[in-house]
Amino acid sequence: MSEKAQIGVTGLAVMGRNLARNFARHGHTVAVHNRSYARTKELVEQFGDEGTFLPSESAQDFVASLERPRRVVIMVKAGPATDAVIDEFAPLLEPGDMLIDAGNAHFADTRRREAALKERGLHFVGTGVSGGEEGALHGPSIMPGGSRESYESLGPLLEDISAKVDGEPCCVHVGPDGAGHFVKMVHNGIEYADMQLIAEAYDLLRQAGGHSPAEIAEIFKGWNEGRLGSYLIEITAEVLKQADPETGQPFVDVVLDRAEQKGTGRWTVQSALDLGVPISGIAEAVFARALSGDPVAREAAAGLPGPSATAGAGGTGLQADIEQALFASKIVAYAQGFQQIQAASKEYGWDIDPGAMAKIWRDGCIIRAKFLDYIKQAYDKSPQLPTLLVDDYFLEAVSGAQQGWRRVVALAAEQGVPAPGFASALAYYDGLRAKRLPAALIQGQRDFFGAHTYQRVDKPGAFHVLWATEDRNEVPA
Ligand code: NBP
Repeated sequence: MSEKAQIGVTGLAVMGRNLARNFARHGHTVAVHNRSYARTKELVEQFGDEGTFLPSESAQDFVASLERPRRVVIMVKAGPATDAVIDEFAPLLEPGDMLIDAGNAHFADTRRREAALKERGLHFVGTGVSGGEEGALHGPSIMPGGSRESYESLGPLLEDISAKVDGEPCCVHVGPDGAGHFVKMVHNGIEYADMQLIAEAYDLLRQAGGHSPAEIAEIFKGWNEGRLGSYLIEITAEVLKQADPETGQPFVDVVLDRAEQKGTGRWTVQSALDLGVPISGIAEAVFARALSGDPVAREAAAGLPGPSATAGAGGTGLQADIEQALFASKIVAYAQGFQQIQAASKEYGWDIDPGAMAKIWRDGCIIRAKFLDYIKQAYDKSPQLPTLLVDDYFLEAVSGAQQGWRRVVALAAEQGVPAPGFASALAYYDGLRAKRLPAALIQGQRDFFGAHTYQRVDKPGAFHVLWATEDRNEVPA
């Protein structure tokens, strides 16, 4: 009998090719297939010596080259292409086989696909993969959803190729159906928030601190050695120290200031709106990109009055204050993201372990950071933690950072430097800790114009004021 592959990858653009190579480099025989054969051929020609690849031109031959139960990783452009591939492969598979969508699908699509394929006895495993093309090759963070049964067969292979921290894989069964893609989506949302906060720190150091990009690169390099230590801080230093070879200018000064987005940040915010979870940090980051990408409005508003920042305005303590604002705001963004994961887990019955998510994000992915260890410890200690902000480590970190954080938000407002991430994180923090919120007034307004009723602080039940009458008596609703 000819050799069979343990796993197959269809879709051999940059991500699929690198995942296939990663499996092969770990000693697994990998079946490879792509819609157009050229990519398959190129993979085997260029990297065939890295392991054992079984290339196929047709979907039928590809499926026939896999051991049973079959494990087929789909790595194609998310959306209709994924449905096209499922439609092509599902009829060729048998009950118990697995279709693993490792692309960036929306979790609702994954839920729909999983339900449909389950009826045919197939496991559909929506799997988040983070780390870009380098991660796919050298060890990504992997977030598989789908059935527990499928993880028993597939998990060991995924764990094998994932990043490792102290020998532990950055891969865990997240939960059923769309849980894996949901968590990957929130991961990307947190990534948006983290990047926005770093950008605000840079902007304030430049405008109010008067530092050059090269000097700020050194500041970030220093921060990377401390509690902010993370991949994003590390690459920020690299980007800031880069000079444009053509003009000799700092690279950051020759790049058009319009941030792009592919959509996962927007999806995260849309889902948070549905779940009613205030992820203001991620939302501000998505909106800040949208604002940057609106040249017409920006040009029209360029002459609006307001202060221009003065270099040195922040005084000598500015750098330390910004470090505090960045750390505290980052904690808020992660706290919000984890709260969203917990809310979705409850809503969809996924039973996600938040500590395990922090654990598998410690390496291989874009938001890998030192402080994820503390998030893991916080949820391990108390899995139902209502917010990370009340965990001992984070409580102390935020209380310690508070004065600098407040000074930075005030300075940004005074100097006219936009810092929506820092400001909204602080407003969220103050909102959460407030003994009384002005929501009571909003309830009064709602009752006035719409008889929406309200509850009282001193007795149970719903009430309504007869606002249209002269004596405006309160009546039970
Ligand atoms: P792309 O997203 O650029 O997709 C290209 C692949 O999709 C090619 O193999 C192409 O086949 C195939 N494809 C298309 Br397009 N339409 C198809 C169809 N109707 N039927 C069959 N195959 C079809 O590739 P990528 O950048 O490697 O990303 C793959 C997935 O991984 C995406 O979902 C992406 O969001 C996700 N992801 C990417 C990154 C990253 O850093 N790039 C990170 C994490 C996740 P062809 O060769 O015949 O045109």
